[in-house]
Amino acid sequence: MTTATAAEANLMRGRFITLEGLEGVGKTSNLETIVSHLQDHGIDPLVTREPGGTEIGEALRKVVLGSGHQMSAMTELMVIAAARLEHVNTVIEPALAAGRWVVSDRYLDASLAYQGGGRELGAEQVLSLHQYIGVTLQPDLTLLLDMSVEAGLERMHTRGEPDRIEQESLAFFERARAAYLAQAQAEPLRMTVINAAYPLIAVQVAVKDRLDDGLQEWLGDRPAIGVAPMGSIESNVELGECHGRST
Ligand code: Z5A
Repeated sequence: MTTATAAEANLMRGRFITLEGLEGVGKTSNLETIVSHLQDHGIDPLVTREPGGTEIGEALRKVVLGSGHQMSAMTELMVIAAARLEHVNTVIEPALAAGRWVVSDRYLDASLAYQGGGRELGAEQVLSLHQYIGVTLQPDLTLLLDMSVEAGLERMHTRGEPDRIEQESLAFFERARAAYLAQAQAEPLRMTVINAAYPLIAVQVAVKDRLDDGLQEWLGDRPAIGVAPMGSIESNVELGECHGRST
């Protein structure tokens, strides 16, 4: 019996795609585009989100986003990191190892932006905490939807009561945006910045173009490996509402 080599195992793994950006950039709208574009290519991704994606992660999300209580920046980071640890170990890694593609609405880059930048903890502390708890998984592709903070917040005005983080100052979001962009500059192969100020249809075309580059690179002429049978679409997230279900 032959054992799969590391290279073969890597080929069989699913791909991990993340979507990032500040408030109002249109993550929810573009998540739908990513999922339907992958489905058009016969790939049935597991869709999930952070903070959340597991039962405990969804409970911790309520702690982080619930207004009416205070917590230090480091506490906030540790709660989010704990949710992420559970998410990676019980949902994302097992799915990828089984050949399933995973699309996550936010991941580690959000901590670099909001806690590292916004809360001014710095990238070093965010990364070393994740290193310490063993969260080292990197996405294969991250799409960063970017636009001015003011314009993004303007789009959110029609929304209901802001959560604890949404109540932060303009300066907080400016720091978060700068941290996102610095991360994209440091990792141009993994992260692609998409101008989210254009009309939705144009943003969706840019998202699909970047996905096509990835699909070409990862699949070439091969069919996707580990594709779940058509008609068995499973999701951790009801595109905006997570069921906290693990695979
Ligand atoms: N957080 C953190 O601090 N640290 C972490 O590590 C992680 C998260 C993982 C929850 O995130 C919070 O958690 C978030 C960061 C923190 N807090 N804040 N503030 P979330 O992702 O669940 O929540 P959200 O940031 O509010 O995202 P969202 O619900 O996906 O909103 P959105 O990205 O703005 O997407 P949208 O609903 O698709 O778009 C908003 C509106 O704009 C909507 O009316 C659209 O129709 C409209 N729209 C979208 N695109 C366009 C274009 N192109 N033109 C015109 N109008 C548009």
